[in-house]
Amino acid sequence: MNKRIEAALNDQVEKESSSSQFYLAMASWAENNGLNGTAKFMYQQSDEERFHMLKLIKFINERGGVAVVPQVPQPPATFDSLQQVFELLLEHEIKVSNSINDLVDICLAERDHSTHNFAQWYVSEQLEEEASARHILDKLRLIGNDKGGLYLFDRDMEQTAAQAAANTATQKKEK
Ligand code: OFO
Repeated sequence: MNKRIEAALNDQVEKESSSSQFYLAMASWAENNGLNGTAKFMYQQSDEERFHMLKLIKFINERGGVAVVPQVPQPPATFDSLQQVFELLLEHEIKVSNSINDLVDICLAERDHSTHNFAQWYVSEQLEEEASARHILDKLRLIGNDKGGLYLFDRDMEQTAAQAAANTATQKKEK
């Protein structure tokens, strides 16, 4: 495998792994703050990011490269508010999207069409994840500090988590 591509893919393994840990920390915080729907959503997101990481590891190894299991930084244990959680999530997803764009640029520069094709799955995934984070943040900004609104928001997140789990199960079957 082309060394530059291998390094870029391994860099992405690290990003997906740290996303998974970050969302796990958010899930745990939500669970400890009575936000069980949000906790389910975040546990689900964390699993999804782990799946993204595994997909990269398998691709690298199948193409004759060596996947490196990364050490990831410890995520924060507490957050100021639910809104802050989703602001951080969106910020994080934007960074991940930028790194996927860098990967695509490297694929084009190295004329690696199969990795380019593989990376397109991540391009669409990032589009969806950024849109969903923006949508959730808009809702939270509307709700503000209204306790009843936050209760209903948390209940909605439970349904969103169930839907996301069904989508991930389909993606895994398709793999
Ligand atoms: Fe891996 O999908 Fe976002 O970060």
